[in-house]
Amino acid sequence: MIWNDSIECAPRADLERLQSERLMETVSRVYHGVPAYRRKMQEAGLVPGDIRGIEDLAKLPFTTKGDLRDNYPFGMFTVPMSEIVRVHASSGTTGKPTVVGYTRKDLHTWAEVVTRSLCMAGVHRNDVVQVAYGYGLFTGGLGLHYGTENLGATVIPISGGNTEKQIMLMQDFGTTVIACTPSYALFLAEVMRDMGIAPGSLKLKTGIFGAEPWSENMRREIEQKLGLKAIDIYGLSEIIGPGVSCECEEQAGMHINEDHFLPEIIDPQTLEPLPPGERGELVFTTITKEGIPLIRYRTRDLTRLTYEKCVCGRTLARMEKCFGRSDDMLIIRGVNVFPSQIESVLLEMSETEPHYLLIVEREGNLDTLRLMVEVQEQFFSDEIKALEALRRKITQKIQSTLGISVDVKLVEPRTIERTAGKAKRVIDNRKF
Ligand code: DLL
Repeated sequence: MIWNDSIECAPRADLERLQSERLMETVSRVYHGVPAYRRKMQEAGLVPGDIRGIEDLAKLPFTTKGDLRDNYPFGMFTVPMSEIVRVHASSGTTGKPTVVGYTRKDLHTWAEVVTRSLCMAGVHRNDVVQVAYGYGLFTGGLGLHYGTENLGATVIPISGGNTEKQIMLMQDFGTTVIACTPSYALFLAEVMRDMGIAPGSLKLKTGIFGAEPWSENMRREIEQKLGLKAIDIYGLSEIIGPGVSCECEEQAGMHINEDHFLPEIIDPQTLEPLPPGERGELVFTTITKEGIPLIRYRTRDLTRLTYEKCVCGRTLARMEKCFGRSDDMLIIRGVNVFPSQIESVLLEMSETEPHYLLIVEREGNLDTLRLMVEVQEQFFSDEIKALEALRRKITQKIQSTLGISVDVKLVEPRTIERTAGKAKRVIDNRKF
């Protein structure tokens, strides 16, 4: 089902007209409402009238997480606090969180885009959706929650964690859709196996997975272990939360809700816009948000766009699965590596589990990368020779696919910490 086909399947020219109108309104609103934006536009020699449509987007200055931090907590809001009905925040790795505020209309928009996403994923009113994303300042739980209610499906607001109870409720309540991070989905599968529950005995048919990068190999692994269709959902709190984009059942890129969020791809070095099809950093401009509209917000997520109509009938642009963030990229002796590339290699091997941790150190002037990876129970042998052979095999496979040398350390099954939220894959011990 298509939730809002007049938008999702609109002819591109109509959609672009709407985007242009909304962009102009937004630019005028932030110029007059937020001193930080006015200053930036003045520095670029711009007044709102210079932006006459989406073709002028690239004239506008970028916004970064740093701008949000400098104006912590509410300095980028364009409406008085009396209009703000909710705040969310995302915890950065350092310092203060990034805070966002929603007006009543923003919450309405958010529920709409999440409902569209669920419909893209093939979720219906008669589904039972278990929301195992965290509820709280993180946008995952409440975002999926209101979208599910708006669709008219049944929501189980269990939040993250409490894994055995999650599984019990899946059995007892007949959960058909599970929404959580892909790494937590794998953990659910593991605990299910321990409890002696075959996924086939449950009613699960769809997973709504996002909030962290995950490879195609990881998708296959989850689909097979949980017996469901794994759908990728993307979003970030700065823009709205989950529902910025989502895959349809074709699983061929995530449809961006472009009547609300205008995407661009830029070269992260030169900051120049790149043509459709080229990979680079994803940038979003919100064009309907009231609480905290953002102009050309640099997400740091790396992907590419296609504007080709999808087999499902939607004309909304699609973004490819994000393979990482520019700030997650490790440069190991000059070679660029993303954790997702290592994950992909590990998942191609039958002896390892998809649970791993990367540790980066600096020894002298050289960066070294250590990979801790769990070995599957049946391969974890007491025989040192066998383990050493496996260790060498993994090292060689990574060397030949990614061109880097890694110090592989095999660990026993279940020794790497599991989390209910976003998995932590990298520990960087280098001092910069
Ligand atoms: O993670 C919102 C969300 C919740 C999305 C639930 C999907 C499902 P933040 O905590 O602000 O918001 O983190 C946003 O997470 O910039 C990406 O780097 C990453 N991310 C989110 N979805 C995906 C995805 C939520 N599907 C940051 N694939 C983003 C890869 C993702 N990375």
